Amino acid sequence: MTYFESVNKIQYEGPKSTNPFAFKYYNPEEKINGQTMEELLRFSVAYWHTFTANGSDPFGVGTAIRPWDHLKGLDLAKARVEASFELFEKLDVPFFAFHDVDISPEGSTLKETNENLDVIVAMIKDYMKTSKVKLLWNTANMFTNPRYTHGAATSPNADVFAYSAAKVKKGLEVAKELGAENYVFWGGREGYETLLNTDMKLEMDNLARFFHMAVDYAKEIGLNVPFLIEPKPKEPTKHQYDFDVATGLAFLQKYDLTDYFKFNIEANHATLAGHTFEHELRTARINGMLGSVDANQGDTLLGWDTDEFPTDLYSNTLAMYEILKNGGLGKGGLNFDAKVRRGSFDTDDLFHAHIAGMDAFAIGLKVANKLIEDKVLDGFVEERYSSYTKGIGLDIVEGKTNFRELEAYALGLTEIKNTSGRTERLKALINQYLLETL
Ligand code: XLS
Ligand code: CA
Ligand code: CA
Repeated sequence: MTYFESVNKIQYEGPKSTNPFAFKYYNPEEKINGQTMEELLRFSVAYWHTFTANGSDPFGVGTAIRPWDHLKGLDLAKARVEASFELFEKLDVPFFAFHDVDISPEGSTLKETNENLDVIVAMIKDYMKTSKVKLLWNTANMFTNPRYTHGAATSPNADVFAYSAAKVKKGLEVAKELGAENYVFWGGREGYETLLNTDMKLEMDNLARFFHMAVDYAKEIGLNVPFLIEPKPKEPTKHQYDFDVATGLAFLQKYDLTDYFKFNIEANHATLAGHTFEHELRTARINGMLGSVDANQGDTLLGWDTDEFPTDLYSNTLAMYEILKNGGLGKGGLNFDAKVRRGSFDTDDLFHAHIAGMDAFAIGLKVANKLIEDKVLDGFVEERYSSYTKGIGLDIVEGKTNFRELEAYALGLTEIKNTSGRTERLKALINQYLLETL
């Protein structure tokens, strides 16, 4: 059975191509610094947005027209698996990611839910045998079902904590079974609505207890993959505990979890936290904590999580800059946690959207690589901080001085001369590279 009959395997045709079903810039085999684009970008399809979402929003029902719409229950889940592998292959993406409830229906009991999951996981495993597609990460959805209304591991109700533990236990087993590269924790409702009814300390301590139990269980079953925290400041709760990378890092440090966790950074969550995408990537990178990326974009005019496909070349370039500076993504990838707009309801739009995102990130990669090669920013930054490479500056960074000596030095200064930060010049250079690299 074919689900996307009108679409053939997407090929690289180059920037001159007018074929909407072709890559213009993403050429999986093209090498950049000895690595192929496919290896560097590690694209992943998000199962939830592509196969389970239907375009509904708080004001209206779904609009998407999908060839599996007429099915229900496990039949629907199976059709989605078939469709997903067809799409992965046609798009030539090396990875995918899912929540447990995206791939299989919840039963009336936990046991039944797990049994459903086993059926679909076995089917996915079979498909993976003959496909190059690997699982970038899986996760447990602990935010949709009403039982999580007050949180999962941070719920005031210990039964919910226990239920959530059972879900993650199963999730880790699934990760092991399917050879996942990472396991993700997004704190869906791990936060609070109002402090008036919240024991914040207990909730955060419990969250840490939960993570330690997850680490212990992964060790027990021999699942040796990075755990990724995905920061988000708000939505659905008013305040989420893993607000941004800096907050998440302080949490991991306080609770002695930094050896096991890194971050999965989503562009739109950065925007919601009042940061740029590159700020979050930089914060993770300089702390050795950049694990993976949810490649999407938000809308600065809207205060919520719009999960758009990442077509902003400027942002993608600065993101790829951080990723290249990080030495790549390691076991992480660029997961399109992005949904087609409600008005883009055709099945073909799923391809247009992914092609748009893949091409836009390929451009970002090329431009960022050239910026690094030519030391455009590095050269400038090096020069800007050069006072720390000699004299008093060197003494400061080498810890060889103190307030008394610095005071004596300052008293002897006749003039302090600053140099321009050249912001506008640097922005003009980025524009020039964006226009001229390809
Ligand atoms: C929601 C999050 C979610 C995570 C996985 O805003 O982006 O989809 O990526 O649970
Ligand atoms: Ca995400
Ligand atoms: Ca999101």
